[in-house]
Amino acid sequence: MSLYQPFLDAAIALLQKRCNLQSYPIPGGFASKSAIVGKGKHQEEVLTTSYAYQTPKLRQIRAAHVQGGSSLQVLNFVIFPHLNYDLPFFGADLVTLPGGHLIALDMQPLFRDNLAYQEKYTRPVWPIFKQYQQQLPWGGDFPDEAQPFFSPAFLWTRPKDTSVVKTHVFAAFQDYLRIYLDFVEQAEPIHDPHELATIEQAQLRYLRYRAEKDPARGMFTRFYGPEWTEEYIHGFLFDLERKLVRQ
Ligand code: DBV
Repeated sequence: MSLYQPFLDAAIALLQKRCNLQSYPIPGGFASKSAIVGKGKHQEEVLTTSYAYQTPKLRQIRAAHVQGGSSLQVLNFVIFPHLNYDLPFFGADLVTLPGGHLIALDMQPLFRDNLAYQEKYTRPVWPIFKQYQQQLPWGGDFPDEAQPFFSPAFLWTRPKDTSVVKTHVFAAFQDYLRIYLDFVEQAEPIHDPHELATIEQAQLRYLRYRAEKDPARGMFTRFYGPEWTEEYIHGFLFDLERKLVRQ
């Protein structure tokens, strides 16, 4: 079983328990994609499976799960709220490559430097963040241009041992998701047109950054080709712009 399957199972179970979870359409050709990569004895199947849901407050809850043997495992899991809530994004990038594990976990803010926003959406996570930071220290080397998209409670770590992923990272992932779902429960719809406009701008800024800088683009292009990859990124992983056009 893949390293991140239990994360996906736990997330879906928690969402089902706490939300009115509905399915969200996955465009044709993206629910499951596989390729054989490598040569000779090193041949390996790389399978990417996609999952998507929605709730009355959450526009898209989606996961991409890449399984390519013990040295290639990825779970990228993001929740995009509807545009009439000031909720942060839930963002998890759980990556295992031949070089090791790379873990990014956060409630990604719409408004990074707004203190009232931090008070509302970072303060409740802070004690949990501090607790995990002892086992999951800062992972170093982080792109400056990505900073605006992360909260002060961003868990960014590169565990040496797989056992740390299975224990501390797994626990942190579930705790962050539980707190996120508390935020969702408490969230009230926004009606003020000015605030709605700033939320839409912030969502688009985040989305464009993620689609443009997707660190998985190179990997997906090698496995499945450029056409599949661009369509997967813009038509599924980060689909807000297309959905806005269609409204
Ligand atoms: N990352 C994604 C999606 C992925 C994915 C949709 C479906 O956003 C996987 C797959 N992340 C993925 C892979 C790598 C990373 C790395 C395969 C390794 C790339 C490689 O080394 O070849 C956080 N993810 C990373 C890195 C960061 C993040 C900072 C290191 C990138 C680097 O060193 O350049 N996740 C990433 C990020 C945001 C986020 C920047 C939000 C703004 O949520």
